Amino acid sequence: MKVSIIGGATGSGKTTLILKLAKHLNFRGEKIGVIVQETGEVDYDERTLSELGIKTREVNSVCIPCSLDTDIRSNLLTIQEEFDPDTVFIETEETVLPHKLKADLERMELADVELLPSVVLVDSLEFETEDDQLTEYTRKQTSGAEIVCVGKVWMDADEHSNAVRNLIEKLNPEAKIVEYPENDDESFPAKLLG
Ligand SMILES: Nc1nc2c(ncn2[C@@H]2O[C@H](COP(=O)(O)OP(=O)(O)OP(=O)(O)O)[C@@H](O)[C@H]2O)c(=O)[nH]1
Ligand SMILES: [Mg+2]
Repeated sequence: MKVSIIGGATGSGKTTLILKLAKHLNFRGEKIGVIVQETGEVDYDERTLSELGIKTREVNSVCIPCSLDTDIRSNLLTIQEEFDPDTVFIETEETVLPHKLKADLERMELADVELLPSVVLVDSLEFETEDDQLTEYTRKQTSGAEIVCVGKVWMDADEHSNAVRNLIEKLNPEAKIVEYPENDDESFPAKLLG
């Protein structure tokens, strides 16, 4: 079972991205699971999910890192046992560091689990262009991500989106930076999922 952890700020487009990737994998015959950390309403429409064969399990405790990790672990195990998906997406709450969650899950050495590169989704329109304007968790998330996926670039002014990209490169020279395309692009999912 492959596990893809996708984080980023509230409203950055995580659910939209996960549904897009899920549709792509489902079309290729994969069974998909989604675990979402939500404090409020779960944003996945039941009908879309059931059409894709997706099962969600809400995770409530978002503030305490250790209980959060335990919840994710038990949710992963349950989803694996009950549903046995090929790929599970974890949509993390905005203050969570996806690379840290991945490292925690790696340490748990879960059987038959392959952790995919951690993704942080950035909304180009909303992202700051100066380091000192970033919130602490945005800075840490972006600096630690294996992949930074930049969305809504086509809606942004070139000058701003270039400054955003420069700041991401400065914060995390190691990261793979992937632009989220406006229209469906067959080569896009592989850039995040391998
Ligand atoms: N046009 C366009 N709108 C997008 C895209 N991605 C996200 N949006 C819009 O941005 C808003 C937030 O998207 P979500 O996918 O719910 O974002 P999220 O990060 O899951 O939000 P939370 O779960 O509330 O943190 C929605 O109104 C989406 O329709 C995109 O690629 N194109
Ligand atoms: Mg969401």
